[in-house]
Amino acid sequence: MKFVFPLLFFLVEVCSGANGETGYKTWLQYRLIEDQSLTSGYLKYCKSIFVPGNSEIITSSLLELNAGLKQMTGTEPVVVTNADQAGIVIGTIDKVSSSIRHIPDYQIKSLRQDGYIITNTGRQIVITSKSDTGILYGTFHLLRIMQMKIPLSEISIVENPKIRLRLLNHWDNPGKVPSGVPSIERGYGGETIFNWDELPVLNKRYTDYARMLASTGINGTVVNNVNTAKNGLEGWKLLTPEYLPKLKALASLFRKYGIRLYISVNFFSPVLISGLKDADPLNPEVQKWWNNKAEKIYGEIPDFGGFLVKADSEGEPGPIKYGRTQAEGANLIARALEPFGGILIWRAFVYGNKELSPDRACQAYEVFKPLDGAFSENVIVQIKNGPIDFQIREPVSSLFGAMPETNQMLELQITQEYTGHDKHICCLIPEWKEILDFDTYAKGTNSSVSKIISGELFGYKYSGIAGVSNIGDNPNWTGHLFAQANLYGFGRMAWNPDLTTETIIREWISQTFGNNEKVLSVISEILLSSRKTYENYTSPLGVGLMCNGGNTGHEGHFSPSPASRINYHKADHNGVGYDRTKATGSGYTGQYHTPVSSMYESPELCPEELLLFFHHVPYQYRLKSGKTVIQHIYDTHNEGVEEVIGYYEKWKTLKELIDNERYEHVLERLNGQIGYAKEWRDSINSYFLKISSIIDKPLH
Ligand code: GCV
Repeated sequence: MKFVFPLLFFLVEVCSGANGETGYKTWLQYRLIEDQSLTSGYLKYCKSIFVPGNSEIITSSLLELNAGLKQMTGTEPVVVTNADQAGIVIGTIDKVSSSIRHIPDYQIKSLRQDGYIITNTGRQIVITSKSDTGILYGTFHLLRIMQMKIPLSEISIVENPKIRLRLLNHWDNPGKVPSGVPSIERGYGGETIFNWDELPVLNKRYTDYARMLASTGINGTVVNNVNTAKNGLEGWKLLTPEYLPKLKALASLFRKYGIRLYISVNFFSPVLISGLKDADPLNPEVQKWWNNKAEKIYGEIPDFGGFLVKADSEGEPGPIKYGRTQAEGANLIARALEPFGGILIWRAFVYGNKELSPDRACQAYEVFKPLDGAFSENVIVQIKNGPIDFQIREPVSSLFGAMPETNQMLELQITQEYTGHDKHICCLIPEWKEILDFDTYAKGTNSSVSKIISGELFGYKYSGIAGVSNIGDNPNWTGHLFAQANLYGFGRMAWNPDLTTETIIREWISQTFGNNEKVLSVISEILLSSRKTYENYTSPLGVGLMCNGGNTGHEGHFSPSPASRINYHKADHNGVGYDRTKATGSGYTGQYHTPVSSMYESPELCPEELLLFFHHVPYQYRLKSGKTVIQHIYDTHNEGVEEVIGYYEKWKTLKELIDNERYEHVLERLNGQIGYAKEWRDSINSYFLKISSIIDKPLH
């Protein structure tokens, strides 16, 4: 019984009442199932586990399975040493041959790295995979099914991750932060969970963090902000020797959950850390410096993921200073990581250079497209979903599909910088789904973003998806309980972009709040419509950036400030919108493949929700609804407020069905959201009334 001690320790931790219903347990609630017939169906299998194999990840799988089964069924399973005696068998294919005799060969052959099979052989539930990590993912899947109260009698699942790298990007600031600067840039879930003063001493929250990530399939995390030195930040220090034991401790813990550690680094590190005279990519001393650094890190953390770099952007230095290209800059660091299998993720968020087009939307493409093919094999260019900056609605960045010879990765923002912080319910999964499904036509039809970042379309060696984290030390991790749905949805969609939004949302609700049909339908309705609602009362028809300035405190990008954003929405007395056409505007439409470019070029063909992103139109321009643009702006802003009031009323109908603590938390947030929505409505509508001199004339 070698597992007895860790199991006991884990169970005491997971079961302790300390976390109540604050939301700390997220979707990993493992609530006792009250339906006796379901429980007895589960107990046919769940009383005993056979787990051949002995690795840290297998131990994590067993700990999780044991805790989950015990809490859900009320019976603690025993670990048996003979496969024939077990109700559940978990093990890699080579170790469970007798139990997988009945699994068809084609299913086994279809398994890719970290994929898994869960099957009911008639007598046993078997979870098998080629890798230990696959076993862990399969274990979480089984527990998910049980939390959703799905019977196990017919279970037969084959799953493979569609996207290889599925990373969280923390914008957490290590070290001392200057006064007034939060410990997480754009973080609304509290302070950073990474306690660098205490590390290498670990705490329970790191384990729960890793469990939470692994349960959705996330397999890497960048633990510090891409801004590493701006305004006195100290993130660059993670590369100093003092931090290596701390990184090692985190990496060792994350490894148990199949998660690789990555860090953001400063391009000027050789100068900042060792006083080299420059950081020029063509200086052999600089190359040597990065080589040594990589060797030291991999000496301690052999499975270290690699580095993320924000260069030549918003004060973070880069190769431009030395007259070198982004590719020369990236390749310098990539060469150092390459012998160890490390990856260099280089962000495409580069803008503001005077030689580029005055339209910010055009700039990333102008810088990166000409460099296609110039990046090393272990570089991935990480591109934000849209050409501006995580707005509630933007077209997909024109860079996707524009670099067939360069590994690409999609960057999404889970934290709600522009989408209501922790104050508004704004479920971003529908937006991400649209982005992933968007057809770039890079190789004719069927060239979706998800096929690009899965590597399928261009045969990339590395590719993936990153989400800017919304995690903090708030008891519920994300500030607003409903923001957990975005974190969960990011992981699930990264694992399988073909999942529907409805499926993911239902999974989250059912695991988080239980399976009551009314609870499921009310929360689904709120979450599914919340993105459109937020869009309605904030920013019309893709115009974007109607918010206040970007100070990184908790006020930045939160409130309406249309008058300060004329550069983006271009409203004047006659009309509104940014002309980005080739014919008369900035030419951004020309960066897309045909027929996407011609669709955006024409106001008639352009999807209406993006009309003002691509076109400057008169206020009296008629939309397909028959309404003028100005009337549409007024109406949607009014409707948005009504919708939030509707959420508040709907939520109240769940009072008896949700525990008090979480019920009150959401109620209080919704009450606040009504006020903020009104503020947005009044600000935007009065701005447009003033500038257009056209009064609001609703039809009814
Ligand atoms: C991490 C925007 C945000 C910044 C962020 C930057 C980036 O400008 O406002 O807080 O910095 O994007 O993605 O690098």
